[in-house]
Amino acid sequence: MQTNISLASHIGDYQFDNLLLNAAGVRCASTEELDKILDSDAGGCVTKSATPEPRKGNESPRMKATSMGCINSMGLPNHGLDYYLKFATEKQGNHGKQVILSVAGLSIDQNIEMLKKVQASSFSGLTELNLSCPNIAGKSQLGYDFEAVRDVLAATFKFFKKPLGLKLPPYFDFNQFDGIADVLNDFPITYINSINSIGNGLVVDPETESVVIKPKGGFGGLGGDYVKPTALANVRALRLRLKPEISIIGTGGIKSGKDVFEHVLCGADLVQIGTAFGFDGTPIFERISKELTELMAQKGYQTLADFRGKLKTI
Ligand code: RRO
Repeated sequence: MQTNISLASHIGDYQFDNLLLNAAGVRCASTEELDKILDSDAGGCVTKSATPEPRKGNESPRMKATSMGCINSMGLPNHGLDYYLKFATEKQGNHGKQVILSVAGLSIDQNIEMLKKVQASSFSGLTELNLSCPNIAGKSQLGYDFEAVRDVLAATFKFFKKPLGLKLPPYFDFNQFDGIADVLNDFPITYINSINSIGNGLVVDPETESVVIKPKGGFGGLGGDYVKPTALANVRALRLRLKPEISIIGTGGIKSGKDVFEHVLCGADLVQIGTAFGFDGTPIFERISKELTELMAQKGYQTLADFRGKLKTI
């Protein structure tokens, strides 16, 4: 193994020895699961998106693996903000690993309430506001309503002085890339994380002639192979539009070192692994680090900056 190759990266002042993290929601709901990630080769962890109070989430079956990825409609099962805020405050920065605290209110008021609590706490890491949960019946994803995003950010930055990231839904039209970038560039956002799952897909089992998950009539968020090109498009399109101070976490369809390489070529500073981490568990961080290091060695790259954002067009 080449020892002169570095997978280190940073977001603002936060250093990560390895650019790989888990994606929020996958194997990160309990402190035991979070500790396992921190003990692995990952550069840090992100906590399951928190609501103000604990939630059981949607009815099961609520996640189904397929040969191309998975569909989920978990419905925000989590232990509540206090649980994750305590963990994140205790573990943030230990042994050089970052803990990102994810919050996902069911309303703008809940988001503001949670961010006020984070602001008042001694947590000194990155906070990620999830604007893109697709799985709450009757609630649309805030990230698709640009004026609502502007309103929530305007309200947030009146009091929130800690570094803030945003978890965004996938966008599919250049008007959407332009529209969300115009909003985000007006605020002191530290990073964006693209993409959350592709919302409201439908997997059908022809044998049973049925949907495969119970909530919302079978509709749920897609992850895995289904989403990689959409994720790469979002990372690339937003890197081309956002001011340089806003870093990008690339999430979507990563299961190999080559996939990470592609995300970084599109402009990702860090990457997160969701579906494949769900399948493989923490050994995935070592395997993908090794694959990426080998690929960089073949190409003569020593740091991520050597190729970050340098995707060629033809
Ligand atoms: O818990 C979920 O159903 C969930 C969330 Br909060 C999210 O942001 N993305 C997703 O695919 N599932």
